[in-house]
Amino acid sequence: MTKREIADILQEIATLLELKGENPFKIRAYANGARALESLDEDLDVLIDEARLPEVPGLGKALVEKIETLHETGSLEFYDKLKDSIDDGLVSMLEIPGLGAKKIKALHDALGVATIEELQMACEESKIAELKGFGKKSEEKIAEGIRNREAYGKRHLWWKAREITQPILDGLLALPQVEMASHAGSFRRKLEHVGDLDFIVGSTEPGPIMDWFVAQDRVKETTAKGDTKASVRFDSGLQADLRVVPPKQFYFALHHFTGSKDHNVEMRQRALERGLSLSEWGLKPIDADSFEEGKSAQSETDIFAALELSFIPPELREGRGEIDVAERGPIPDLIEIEDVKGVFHNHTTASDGRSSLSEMTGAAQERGWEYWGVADHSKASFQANGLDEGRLEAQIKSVKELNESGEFSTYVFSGIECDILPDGTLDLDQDLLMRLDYVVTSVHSSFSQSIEEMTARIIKAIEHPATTMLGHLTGRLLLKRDGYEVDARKVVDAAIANSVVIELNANPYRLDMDWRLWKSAVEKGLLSSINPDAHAPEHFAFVEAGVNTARKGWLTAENVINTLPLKDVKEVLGRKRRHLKG
Ligand code: DGT
Ligand code: CA
Ligand code: CA
Ligand code: ZN
Repeated sequence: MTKREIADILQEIATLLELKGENPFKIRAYANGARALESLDEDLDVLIDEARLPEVPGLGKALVEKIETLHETGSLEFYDKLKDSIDDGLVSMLEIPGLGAKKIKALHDALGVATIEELQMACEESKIAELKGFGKKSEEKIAEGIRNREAYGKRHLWWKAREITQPILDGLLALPQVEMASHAGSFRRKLEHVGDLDFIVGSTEPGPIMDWFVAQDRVKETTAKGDTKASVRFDSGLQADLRVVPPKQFYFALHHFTGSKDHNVEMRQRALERGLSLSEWGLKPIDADSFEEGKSAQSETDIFAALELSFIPPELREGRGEIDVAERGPIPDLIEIEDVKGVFHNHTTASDGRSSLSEMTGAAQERGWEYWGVADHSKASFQANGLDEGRLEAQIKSVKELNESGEFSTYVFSGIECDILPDGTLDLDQDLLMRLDYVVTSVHSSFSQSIEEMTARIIKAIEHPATTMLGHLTGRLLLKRDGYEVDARKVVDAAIANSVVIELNANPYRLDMDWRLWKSAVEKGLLSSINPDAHAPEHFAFVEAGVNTARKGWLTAENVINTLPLKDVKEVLGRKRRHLKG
């Protein structure tokens, strides 16, 4: 087992012990152990080989033994027994936003609730409102959390669905009977989360294709199988639909099943206005009896052209005005991943990241980026080991030295992800913030403020002279928790007025600011920055999810600051600071 996997298990043990109401010192020992392991710079193999694990601060004797066992065997009896000793119902309550182990234990002790259903009942009977330490507000929050969990359970993050989509597509394309194949549906439209996957295949011999599809190793259950249509379910609960159509219908079916429904309705309407009927089978004159008389299509472009439209990329097919734009001329060139020249908003081991400044720089260089920026947390985010003034000073120095060393061709910008305190002031001294290359300001606390308070709080931070960009606008975690309430339109206007960038946080769980808000915002003059919010080198890959969302928001490279080459980025970042000093 890797360092990371072991740390996750130690953290889970801490949570399970808390669910049981065990001794707080014991709980803390496991939580600290998980942290110590995560922030370990050295290789775990080496430490264990040289018997130096006991020297790591934060690891007691009992923990060292458990880590060694996990590392060697991949399992731990103590952990298995612990899991068995706790009701599954209590463990699943941990998925409810806002409910930690301590509260679950308290609810279990006071009310005897052991399943989510019983907890829901207790909410309905207002039993939680009367409990000491809970009250009406927390009862409402728990009830809402349960409702969200149900609604969210039905969808799957695009980023996770992607892991399964590509191998299926590759598998289909490798079959000799398959002439053409594509994914479709919301996955192809790059929606942040998908209900199910859709695959379209063009072939004259569907039988073997259907057989292969339902016989895949990863299929847990076949929910439907006909001559040309099948549906399967995978372990994660995600389902996939396959449709095999004759090759000459392929592009019509692909367009139809890519959707969205709203886009299809408008396309069909447009066809009708021209005396045509558009469907998954083809495009034909309304009064013709047979599809043989329909138009053929060698690509989706042909279908759009037949309706006097330029090609509309799948990401934009949401029935939000794309057809009007395509009628007037070509769709703007949307941003592509190759346009990204570097990234801001990333963390290192100085706060809650998993890799050092130089490891992250090496990873940025491997991606061919001209620059990347470090933006660790500030001190108010103590749970993330945020930097105080002294540690930030030291980091500024390390960044300077790294840049001057010439060790990497990728340039490092010195920044911070500075907490926006509940009153809208920033967590660090203005003079120090002004010395950084850039400042990302973010909300990490007091999420329950009213929409008025939250909006005023964020706008105050935007008006701060040191602020370069605003981090994750709403703080949402997709399929996990809603964001805090904030008036996005007012925030966007304030950002434009103060030359502040709003980030498109590319973490697949965030994708915040939402794609639905970008088009009108950039039309008014807002600049975006696609930020992976990386806590490890592999998180740089999140930029792909950010670019998807940017494309759904109609962003071109010109709208995104981190498509600029190094020289121009330095100019833009410096401009605001010089202007204010001068
Ligand atoms: P999802 O799976 O909920 O994330 O969303 P989609 O868009 O993938 O929806 P899905 O899988 O139900 O169907 C795929 C596409 O097929 C959908 O985007 C448009 C088309 N489609 C399905 N049902 C209808 C319908 O009743 N009317 C129209 N116009 N199109 C439909
Ligand atoms: Ca779908
Ligand atoms: Ca479907
Ligand atoms: Zn943050």
